[in-house]
Amino acid sequence: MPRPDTAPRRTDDLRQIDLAHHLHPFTDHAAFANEGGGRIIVRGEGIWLWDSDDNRILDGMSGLWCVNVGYGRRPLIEAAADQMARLAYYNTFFKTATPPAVELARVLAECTPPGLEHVFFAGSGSEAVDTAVRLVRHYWALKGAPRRRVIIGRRHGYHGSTLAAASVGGMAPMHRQGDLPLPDFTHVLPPYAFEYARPGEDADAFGRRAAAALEERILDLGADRVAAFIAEPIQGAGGVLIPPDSYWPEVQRICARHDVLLVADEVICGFGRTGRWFGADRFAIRPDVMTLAKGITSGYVPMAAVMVGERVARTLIDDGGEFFHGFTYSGHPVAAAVALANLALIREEGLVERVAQVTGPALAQRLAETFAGHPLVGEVRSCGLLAAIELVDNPATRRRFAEPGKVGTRCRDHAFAGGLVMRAVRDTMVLAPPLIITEAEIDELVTRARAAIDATARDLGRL
Ligand code: PXG
Repeated sequence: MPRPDTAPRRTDDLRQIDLAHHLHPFTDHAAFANEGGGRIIVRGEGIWLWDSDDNRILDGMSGLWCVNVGYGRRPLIEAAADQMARLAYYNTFFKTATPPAVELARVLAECTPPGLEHVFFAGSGSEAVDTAVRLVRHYWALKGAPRRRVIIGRRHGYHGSTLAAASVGGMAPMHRQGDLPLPDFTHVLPPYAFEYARPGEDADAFGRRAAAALEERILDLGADRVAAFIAEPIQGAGGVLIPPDSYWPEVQRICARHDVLLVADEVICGFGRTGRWFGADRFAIRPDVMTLAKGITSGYVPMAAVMVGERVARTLIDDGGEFFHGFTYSGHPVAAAVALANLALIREEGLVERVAQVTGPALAQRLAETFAGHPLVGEVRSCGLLAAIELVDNPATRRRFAEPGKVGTRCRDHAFAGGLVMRAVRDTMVLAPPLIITEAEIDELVTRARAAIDATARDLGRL
């Protein structure tokens, strides 16, 4: 067995080894190799990253929507080191627990919306979503309604890459590989007004129409076959789709009317991203189950959790017997210790309030004034520190480009070259910077985003 070589390597060596041995997520490897490989990121501090050639890059995506408190934060680093030294691992199976896992369960019950008092730990958002699927089906079986198996998700929804999570998600390219979705998963219209609102249909009317699509699907299937509706408060990876205010209250009523459980996937929206602790707080949603990951540890170590509301928890606890489900790393003590330090830091620094009162409004204002009338921009929208800029062929008519995704990718590459991580979802540019970003850094972020979009417009001969 060769020893791993940890001596510093040059960028080109790292790229070559990466291409030779490393299969990346969501990557066309042949195209990746043709481009000569990727960037090697070596260091982070605050909202900034450095690559192996010492370029400084503003991370407008918080890693992958997760580094809420920014990079290099001592309290998280020390919590991990202390817990590793004391007890690096123990499980939560077989009637055991560890102090950080117990304490984190209490803190999560306290900071999530009222009524969500129990937590099941997992290692990733995908595992959390799979757990939610198994849990809601188990619940209905215990209630004597085993036919209630169907899970309704939405088009453009992203809930992870395991079989069940990819089935809940509404991503057609994922479904085309590996015979997905699994049986008993179905998808409805998302509240994406820019894409789906009819000419002249106002946002609230469209929001009600999108909610009505859920009710129609429930009625088509028969409510006695539907276990749950699983949805992100704001769809993140689908392109930061912010629902009109009319949407969630209507969805809540529909789920109640048909006794369909409501699962809020808060993997992106949770922990301050929208200017409230959870997207459910922002939209006044009362979910039966809530999935959490990413911002729970600010991405410093993997961790996820499923908050279980009273209704499902009572049945599970009182009538469920053994729930045959769990992961080696459920409630990992190091991850739990980091989560506790992370949540304490979010509180101490008032980050959620800052997003609501200072940085969220500043980002919205800077985006609006910067892109008003831009020849490539059809819409900017944001909620807290989640934002999207729609690039279109014709802003007046919202006409898309002939080849979806090409312009977005080009723009993303310009951004990266200009020292900004901004993601492209097809031709929608999305931003989700760390919650510690300052107003001056927001100016810098929007300036760099503008430079990338201007460069893209010049490539297309529009500027
Ligand atoms: N739910 C939601 C709402 C997510 O955004 C998951 C579940 C799955 O989490 P894990 O930890 O299993 O990856 C996610 C993940 C992107 C991107 O490119 C988004 C995610 C993951 C990777 C890439 O926007 N979201």
